[in-house]
Amino acid sequence: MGFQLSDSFIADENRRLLAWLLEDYESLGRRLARRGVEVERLTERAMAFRVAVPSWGVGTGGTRFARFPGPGEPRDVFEKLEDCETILKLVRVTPGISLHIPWDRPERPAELKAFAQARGLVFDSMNSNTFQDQPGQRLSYKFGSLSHTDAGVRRQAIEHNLECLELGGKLGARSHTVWIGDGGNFPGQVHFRRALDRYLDSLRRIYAALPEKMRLFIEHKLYEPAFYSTVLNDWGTSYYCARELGERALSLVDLGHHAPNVNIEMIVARLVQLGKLAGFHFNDSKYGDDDLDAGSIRPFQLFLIFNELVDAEKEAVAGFEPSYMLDQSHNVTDPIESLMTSAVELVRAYVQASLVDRAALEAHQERNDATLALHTLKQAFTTDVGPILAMARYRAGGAIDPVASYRASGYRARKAEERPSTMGVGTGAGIV
Ligand code: LRH
Ligand code: MN
Repeated sequence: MGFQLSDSFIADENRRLLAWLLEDYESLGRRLARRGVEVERLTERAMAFRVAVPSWGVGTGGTRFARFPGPGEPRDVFEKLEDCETILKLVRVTPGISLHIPWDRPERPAELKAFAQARGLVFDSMNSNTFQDQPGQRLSYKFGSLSHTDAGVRRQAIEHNLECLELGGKLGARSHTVWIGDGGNFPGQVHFRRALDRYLDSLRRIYAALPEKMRLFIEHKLYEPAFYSTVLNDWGTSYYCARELGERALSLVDLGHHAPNVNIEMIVARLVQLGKLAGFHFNDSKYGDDDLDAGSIRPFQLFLIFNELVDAEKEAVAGFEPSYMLDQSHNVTDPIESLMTSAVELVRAYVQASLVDRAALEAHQERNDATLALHTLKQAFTTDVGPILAMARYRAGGAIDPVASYRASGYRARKAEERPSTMGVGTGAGIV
């Protein structure tokens, strides 16, 4: 059993900051009360928020150029869960873990499930991988997987997804996410209509085997690894496939999978209205699928996305049950710090969106008062809800200042001792 943060350590850490937190919280409460907002209601919402952590995000990420592993890298799925437990202890909103197969394939699923449960962790979404060839794999995915022209390759990819479903069933996972990199690099390489037909036919066979408690998430992406055409390239194609498959098939929105300047909050509103929003892979980006920390580049966009989500929640839109997950690559930061900070930024956007005066907004919209409509959103977005976020963590037994407490714990240095590095410097192994 490796080194782990204790609740008493976190309590000691919080003692230093509590008086200031209470002061800030009380003054924020007074200011919100002037706006007819009950601060306690927002703190309860912050405590109830949940976002899943990607198992592949606790190791250092890389690019096609290089990967610079940090000290104490997790070497297997059990050490990844240890790091996920640390994140949960400090921010308290991340009990769910998304797994990626085969990267996280356990020899004994029951042992992995027990290991997770002992640490307050549950499995959220399973993720299949038919975008890499595994050692000993019979047929290559070089020219695609679920949409490949060769029925044998499609069958191999389908069987891999069926294996993920079976494992997900054993681990109690809530959903299965299918992202494929299938596409072409040159005009003429792929027949657009036939490729989509083959893809949908393969998905039908996967959907037919979906354990009853699970949902199937279809993840679209504009480009990469294919650089001319991608089979499952946008939300419209994803929606078409989800509708064709059935009610437990839904469309997942990865924030980094769109062309520059696309209005993602509007895509979210569309999928909500069509009853097909699966949920999200939250991250942020400046250019392409950069997989940067959520809220680090475009926090206003993140707020506008949560504005659509809270609006749908308030209206109890039919079938609205989005699954929130992070999907990031941490190339230059400590992954644990990035994942904690990203989880905090999601709760911030959710609480700010919960602050929007929706009655006033609707009145401004009905009267086409663009100025006051934007003001109503900006008033919420520019409200510093930091004391609410910290109070929610504190009341849930977490850290008032997660990154400061994590650093004070010396966790990374302890893991560097426990986990001697297996990697050479800058090897570029793996995609994340
Ligand atoms: C593809 C993607 C997908 C994954 C992978 C790790 O870009 O977003 O969700 O499976 O990243
Ligand atoms: Mn993703």
